[in-house]
Amino acid sequence: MIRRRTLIIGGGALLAGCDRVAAIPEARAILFKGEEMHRGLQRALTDRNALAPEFRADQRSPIFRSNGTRDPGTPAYQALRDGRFADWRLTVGGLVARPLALSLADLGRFPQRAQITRHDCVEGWSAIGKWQGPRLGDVLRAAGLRDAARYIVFRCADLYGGQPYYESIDLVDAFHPQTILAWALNDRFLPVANGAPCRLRVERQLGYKHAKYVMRMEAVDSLARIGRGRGGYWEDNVDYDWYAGI
Ligand SMILES: Nc1nc2c(c(=O)[nH]1)N[C@H]1C(S)=C(S)[C@@H](COP(=O)(O)O)O[C@H]1N2
Ligand SMILES: [Mo]
Repeated sequence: MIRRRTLIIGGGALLAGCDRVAAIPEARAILFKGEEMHRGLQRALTDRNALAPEFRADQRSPIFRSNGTRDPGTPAYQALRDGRFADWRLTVGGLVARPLALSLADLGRFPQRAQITRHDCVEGWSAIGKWQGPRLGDVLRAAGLRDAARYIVFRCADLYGGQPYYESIDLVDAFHPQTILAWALNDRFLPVANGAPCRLRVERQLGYKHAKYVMRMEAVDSLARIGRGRGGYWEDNVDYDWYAGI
């Protein structure tokens, strides 16, 4: 039985209990009608563990274009780049039992995943490339997430329009099997334009979520105190959705 209280739709606010409503086929049929479908509800109803399509090697784009920052260009980044990133460390902190500082070699010691996927930018272009790196989930398991952790925040080396680039994802995406910390594109170390030495691949979401030049990851219980509180550079500075599912 669906009680009326749980089915007030179209008035803007959706209610707690989406999960329960979503489990009822009749409710799904009603809720999926038209554009009043709320994004949060869409998220609740989508199979968040489904895999993004993967492609054959010959389907790769001849050139994987870049977008946003193409070179962080700061003195700190330039120094790391001059040293071929030997001194680069990815720090993992926040709500973890064991804070980590991982070198590129350390990333290479985790089991590696390679995947040929399509990158979709909100601006309307896409490109297919092969990415390789450890699963984010394995790295987080090494750090030991505390119970209160809900989101992973990615701090990047670049400023874009003078503001630090950062992004965040929830733990469903963080532990998705195709979510990796990529250090290789098309069997080579990442070019600077594509995020060297390490960038996030979160294949079920749009391009702006795929943080390049990742320097630090933080496990947090809330996004409220990160940046301006909306969970990412574009979310804070324009009005992009925090969840950018494709
Ligand atoms: N640090 C950082 N990450 C970033 C960006 C950026 O400007 N800085 N741009 C985002 C956007 S909008 C896209 S489409 C992709 C582009 O990745 P690519 O340069 O490898 O094509 O990176 C995303 N990650
Ligand atoms: Mo993008």
